[in-house]
Amino acid sequence: MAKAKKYMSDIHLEDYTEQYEVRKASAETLLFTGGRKGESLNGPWHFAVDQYDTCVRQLWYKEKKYDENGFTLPLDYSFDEWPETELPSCWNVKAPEYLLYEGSMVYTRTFSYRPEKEEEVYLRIGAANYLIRVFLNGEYIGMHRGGSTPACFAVTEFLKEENRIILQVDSTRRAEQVPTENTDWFNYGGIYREIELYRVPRLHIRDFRIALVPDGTYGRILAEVELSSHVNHSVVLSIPELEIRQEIMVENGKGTVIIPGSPVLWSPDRPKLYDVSLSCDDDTVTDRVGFREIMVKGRDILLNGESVFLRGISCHEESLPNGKALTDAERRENLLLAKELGCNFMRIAHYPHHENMAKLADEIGMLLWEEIPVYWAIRFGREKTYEDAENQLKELIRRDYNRASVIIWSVGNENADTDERLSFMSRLASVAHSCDSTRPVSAACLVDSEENRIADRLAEHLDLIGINEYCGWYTPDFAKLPELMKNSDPDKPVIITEFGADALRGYHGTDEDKGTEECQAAVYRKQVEVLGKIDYVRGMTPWILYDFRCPRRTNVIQKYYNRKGLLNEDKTYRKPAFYVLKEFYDGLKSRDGSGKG
Ligand code: GCB
Repeated sequence: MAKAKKYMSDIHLEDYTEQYEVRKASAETLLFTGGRKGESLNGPWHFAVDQYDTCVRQLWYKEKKYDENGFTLPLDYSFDEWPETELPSCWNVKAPEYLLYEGSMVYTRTFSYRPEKEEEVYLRIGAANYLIRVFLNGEYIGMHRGGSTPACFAVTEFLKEENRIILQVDSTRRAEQVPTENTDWFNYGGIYREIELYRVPRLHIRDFRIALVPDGTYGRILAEVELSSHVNHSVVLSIPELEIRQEIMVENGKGTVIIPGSPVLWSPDRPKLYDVSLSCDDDTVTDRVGFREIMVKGRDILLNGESVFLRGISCHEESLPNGKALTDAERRENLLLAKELGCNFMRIAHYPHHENMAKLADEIGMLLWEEIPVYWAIRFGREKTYEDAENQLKELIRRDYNRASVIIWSVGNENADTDERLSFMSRLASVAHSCDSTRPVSAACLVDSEENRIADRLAEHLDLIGINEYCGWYTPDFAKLPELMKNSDPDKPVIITEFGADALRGYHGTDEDKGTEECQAAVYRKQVEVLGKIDYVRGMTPWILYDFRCPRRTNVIQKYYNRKGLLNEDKTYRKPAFYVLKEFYDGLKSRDGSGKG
């Protein structure tokens, strides 16, 4: 076939995405930003719906206005005349016509930059769902996959005094992504977390981790540092309140130190935080850090050496007005609702939530389960899908390692127990263990429904077992729950990561009438009655704090919402099941040894 002539070649090039499969932002390119002052690029951006991906097919970023002979070319965009929208945001909640749009959206704006001395500049995007491509001043800068973790791009050499930035974000659901096409939540599109520039000295701190050594002594602090280049250098760690000022020798860009230090231990009841800083010449990062020890021993979970029952609730990252772009006030509200419910623990499902959630949980005193979206039927046999999942896991751990509130990394949810899945998820579990030796690793597993017992082969690779069971709902025969508990004999603690029932606010009937407030409350009563007596059940996170948007749910009471919330979708109404769970948790709190922390 004759080669397509150069002009209009873009409309004949179907593998147009290939050219962007380079310069990928990943866990390795993340910059530690604690205490750094970012320059915000949030605010009004011009935007266009780009349903056919024309921006990246036609290379709009090159802004080619003239042909080789100097004649003016027709253009299919007009960046500065496009309408404006505020970023960060989810476009779905910005106008009714965008509610169900999934695909590509292009955002652009201009900004000024004045260099200050010798510096490196990074562009950090808190999260964009699912794929983002970055263009600056006519150049392709890089891309990132994964809809809920941050991406950092080195932009120093591309910056000018006046800059044009173009961000193309693509929310298309694809079978090979993580998550895959089918989920039980709404697929919000957009750049929905902060967009910032960070200036740092040439030699700077890339990563900084600090934690209590989990050896039962509560007297040793582990600090790890990674610099931007493979140099030998000394850096200084300081924790003034503990009178710690310690030099760390960095060799070939990396340094580790274990130092004596006996901090007041962090717990939900006493969320003590310390100001911590690390300096490398004129680069300094800071953090507010709690020190605590989380451990699994036999079938028990120990927080600072004491047995703790995880009185939890699951929660999505969603708000009616803002989609996934929650405000800090909304995050705080969710944490306080969980407190009101008697919780010391939240499962923030099914993907990494905003980093401020864990920061607020550190302050307020709430333990967290954090998860990556290895959800349902991932393409477990595809290596590139694995790489994507692994990168999301590493990005999450890197981002939230210093958060005392985060006590468990979850590598996924409700995946069928096949050989391919076992190999995929056990690899993830071992990566989580090797990235972080201070926290247990788990996953929300399914019950073996034929034998009605806990028998997921992945459990062997986990420190504690999450179990989703819907006795009284998807498994209508409630007698299956006591039977499941009796049939199982796990050698590690179990958290019931899900149970629940739909209830529409104001819809009433008998305990047997599905969808009523009475039925939901009855399921909760029966569940806590059984689970409260099982010694190896060391926590629970029923499904879910409040109703959430869900395209799969179309019946007359659901109306495109999952109604398993203990509150309705605008969080103004507590359903009766809220009080059933609260009574159970309040009772546990007062029981010695089971509710501490
Ligand atoms: C589950 C899933 C969760 C769903 C829930 C439900 O097991 O993990 O994402 O929303 O059940 O309501 O069916």
